[in-house]
Amino acid sequence: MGQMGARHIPQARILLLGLDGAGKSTLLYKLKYNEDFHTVPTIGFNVEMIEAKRNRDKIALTVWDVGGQTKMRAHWKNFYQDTAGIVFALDSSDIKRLDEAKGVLEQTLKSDHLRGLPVVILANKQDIEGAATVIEITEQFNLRKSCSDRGWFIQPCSALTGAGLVDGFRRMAHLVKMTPEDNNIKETVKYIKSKSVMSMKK
Ligand SMILES: Nc1nc2c(ncn2[C@@H]2O[C@H](COP(=O)(O)OP(=O)(O)OP(=O)(O)O)[C@@H](O)[C@H]2O)c(=O)[nH]1
Ligand SMILES: [Mg+2]
Repeated sequence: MGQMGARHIPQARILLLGLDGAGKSTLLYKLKYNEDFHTVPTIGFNVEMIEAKRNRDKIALTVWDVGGQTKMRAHWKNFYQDTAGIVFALDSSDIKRLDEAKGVLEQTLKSDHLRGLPVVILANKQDIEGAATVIEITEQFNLRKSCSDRGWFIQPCSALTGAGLVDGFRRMAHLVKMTPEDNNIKETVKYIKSKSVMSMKK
């Protein structure tokens, strides 16, 4: 991961969703700037571009962090178009709200626009004692069943320490389907040209 240079690399649009207070904005800034930001509840959205490894290649993930408060959730659907994957953040330490988070995740994944798209669940706030584990969340959320129609992964992490964040987004980079349009047009043209030169040489 790192800051984007001017290089042209394939890009994918990722939606970062989850209940208010799950730690979405904190983890995004930690990932992007490796800094601890004092966040306020997001009214609207933040967007950051991060790099992630996909096998040997790099891809750019444009991460849209949309506010998770109830009144903000009504606007999530406005961000669905062209999304390649969903990262759903949980406050694993807030045991009382896990069922609410489960309901919101299920409801979100029902959308036609998000059908079949990969989901990475970030079991955030693992630094807090008593936080639900990945095994517990997998069971409680019945993830094997509710995500059976898509690629999915659950990643423990802490936006406070940064542990697990790079791994979570690397997983997403592996799960997203890249279409030719995601690649920079110049790169595509260069590739086609080199192919046709090669075939002319034959
Ligand atoms: N201990 C701990 N606290 C965290 C962690 N991640 C976030 N927090 C805290 O949780 C609170 C909410 O974090 P935000 O990043 O603002 O949450 P959000 O998901 O963006 O919330 P909305 O913008 O309302 O949707 C802040 O006080 C963060 O400092 C974590 O991994 N560990
Ligand atoms: Mg936020």
